[in-house]
Amino acid sequence: MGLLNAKPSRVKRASILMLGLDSAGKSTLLYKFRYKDAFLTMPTIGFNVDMIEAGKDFTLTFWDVGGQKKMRELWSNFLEDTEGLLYVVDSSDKRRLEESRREFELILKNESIKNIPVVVLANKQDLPGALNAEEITRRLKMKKYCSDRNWYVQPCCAITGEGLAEALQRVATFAKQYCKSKETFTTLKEFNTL
Ligand code: G3D
Ligand code: MG
Repeated sequence: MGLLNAKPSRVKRASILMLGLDSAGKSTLLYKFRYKDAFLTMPTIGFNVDMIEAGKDFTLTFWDVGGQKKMRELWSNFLEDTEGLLYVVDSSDKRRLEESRREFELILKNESIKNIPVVVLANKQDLPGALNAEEITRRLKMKKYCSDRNWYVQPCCAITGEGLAEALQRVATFAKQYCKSKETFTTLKEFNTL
């Protein structure tokens, strides 16, 4: 009888990719995750990285990649080794929501992020006419594109910080689950090839 001693090592960190159109609020959010005050952002040329503690034994590394058209061509280079996608939309910008949906669909088609969990931040809820989480869910066709993975749409405001603690918690929970299932899968695969 075979014996499997495959206690998965404790998950320590996960890589979270932040994407979304330029001006959706990614950099403001990343800063607000760490600090209390809002800050003056500049259009992101390249990318920002920050590590945020999400609980005692879990760290999330956020990659905030610029959302301008030129940068979007490079998004696919950041998809490898990602354990979660944080997709940010400006809920008040109805004009660009369809453009954002198209980019979202393109990313999700990528093989290297098959099954990775997705949290959508329906940002700028403080602005008049901002679409709520249900409407963003519908417009982004979440149920269609994300049927094969964990997903959640969190309404938030990067300026006041509303909804951000919930968003972080959700990202951490999903990423932990994803890392564990990946480890179990790898262990089983190794075991089966013995
Ligand atoms: P990006 O990194 O996705 O490109 P930024 O976006 O973080 O640079 O934000 C773009 C603009 O949106 C910034 O304003 C920022 O202050 C604003 N913003 C971000 N989040 C919110 C929000 O929740 N509510 C409101 N009202 N504004 C927000 P400026 O004026 O500097 O362009
Ligand atoms: Mg930015």
